[in-house]
Amino acid sequence: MKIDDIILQVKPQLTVERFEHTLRVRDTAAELAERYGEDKEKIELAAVCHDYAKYRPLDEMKRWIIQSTLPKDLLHYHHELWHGPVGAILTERELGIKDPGIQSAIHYHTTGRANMSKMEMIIFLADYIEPGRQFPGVQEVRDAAEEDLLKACWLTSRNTVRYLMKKNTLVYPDSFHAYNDLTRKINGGH
Ligand code: DGI
Ligand code: FE
Ligand code: FE
Repeated sequence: MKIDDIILQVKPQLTVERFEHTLRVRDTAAELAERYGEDKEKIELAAVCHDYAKYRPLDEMKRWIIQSTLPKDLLHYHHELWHGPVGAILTERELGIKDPGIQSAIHYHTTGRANMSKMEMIIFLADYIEPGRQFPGVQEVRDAAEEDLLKACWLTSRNTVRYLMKKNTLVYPDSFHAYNDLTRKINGGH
């Protein structure tokens, strides 16, 4: 299916604000794809679909987690973490997105994970730095994204883990795995 058709199907799933965020993530991800040599069409598809499941009712998302092969430990963490993994399933079923690289970029966009592919990193990063975001420290990440994909992903992951720990919230293991893996890769950290 063409990306314009996909966009038409994604739009009614989201609020106006979330849809605009989605288009900014697409544009940011497309720039990163160009800069770092990734397939732009696939990146744009992943970006357009990344928050597809964001507004599904919680009981529906819970059902998908229970019925699918998704990790059950998701149920013991904040429901905000469900829309990525469930989105990967629903975009395959409802939009016919079968590319495993795109699916995993959708799946892991919130937490990251160890050994992220370039596509996963670009979606993870673009979601964090799109021009509508105003997190503290985001400008430093935008600057890093101009020349160093790993460093920018590391900053994203570190900032997110820091932010969650400051709030005393649970941190999903993949968020820690992303942070540890990226720390090792950028400075051989111990
Ligand atoms: O869907 P978006 O709002 O565009 O962005 P997102 O999918 O990156 O993240 C949604 C929220 O999830 C964001 O407030 C940060 C939070 N988050 C990221 N990693 C974790 C997390 N929340 C918890 N509880 N644990 C995590 O590991
Ligand atoms: Fe999201
Ligand atoms: Fe998002």
